[in-house]
Amino acid sequence: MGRRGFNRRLFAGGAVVAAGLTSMSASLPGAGSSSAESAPAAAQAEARNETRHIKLYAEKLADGQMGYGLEKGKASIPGPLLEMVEGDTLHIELENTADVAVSLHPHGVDYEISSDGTRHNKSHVAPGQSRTYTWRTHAPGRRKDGTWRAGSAGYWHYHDHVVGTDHGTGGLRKGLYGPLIVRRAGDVLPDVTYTIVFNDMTINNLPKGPDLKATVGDRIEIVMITHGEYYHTFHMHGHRWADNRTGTLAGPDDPTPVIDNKITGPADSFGFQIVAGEGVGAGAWMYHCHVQSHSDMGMAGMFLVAKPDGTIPGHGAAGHEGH
Ligand SMILES: [Cu+2]
Repeated sequence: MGRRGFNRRLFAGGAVVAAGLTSMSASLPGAGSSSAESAPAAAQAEARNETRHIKLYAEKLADGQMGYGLEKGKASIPGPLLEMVEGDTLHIELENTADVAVSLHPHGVDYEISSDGTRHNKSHVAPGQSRTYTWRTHAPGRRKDGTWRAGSAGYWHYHDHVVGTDHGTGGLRKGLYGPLIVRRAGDVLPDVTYTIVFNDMTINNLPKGPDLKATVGDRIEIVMITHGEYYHTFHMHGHRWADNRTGTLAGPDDPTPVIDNKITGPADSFGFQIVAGEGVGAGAWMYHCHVQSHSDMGMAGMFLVAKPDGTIPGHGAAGHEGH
């Protein structure tokens, strides 16, 4: 499904950002090319050691919440998916269109203190102003002293660190957060990436979880982030992943536990890829926090896996816009 999947991913790009369900990348790693001539191998990220500049906006939304967006007036919760490949550098010019100071603070990547996004070192942005933050990444390797240095690859996130309090408590609560994926050369690329954020008792600041849509066989990537005051457990019905960096086993002898439920606390993040409906078929598969009172209060959504003809067994004919 490599080719097909990759093209579909490109196509999915712009469309879904506004919905706030899916964040699409500011860039797509490992563009097209090569390897899979005969066999439909999965597309992989390629090292590129690229330096890119993007513009990000921090904005107030109509309902009083706040969000980040790649275009003025298009902010979303969560913010846009930012993707890098180990070795890349990203310069992000953050323009603040809101009426309070905001900032951009990343997890996982390399940045100097001037890109910390905290008030303590004046790396925040006053209303109407802009500031450029620089994030760098590196591949794993051996230090001169012989010890091993981890690479930057991971399912990370970024968020405001100054709205409300010096810890960005108000900004996080209002929606100033988003996903950041750093891939390693050779990582398999998904068809579509969905971001799920347990933020206090909401999912993506919504009263109930958004529908995640797929067709059987799609390679779906989930970035799961938690913010706020509570611990949660993320559970998906009918699908499992490996509890490691990519969510994928390296081979038959990989001892990584395979799970379908994971505890997650404030500012934790993880991610994985699943093949929609693999071995179980189409259906309206739930995903939810497994703390019972939390799911009862709305921390649940649907992973809607359709057959190729678009139908979802037991979920109506079209299966679209189901709630
Ligand atoms: Cu919960």
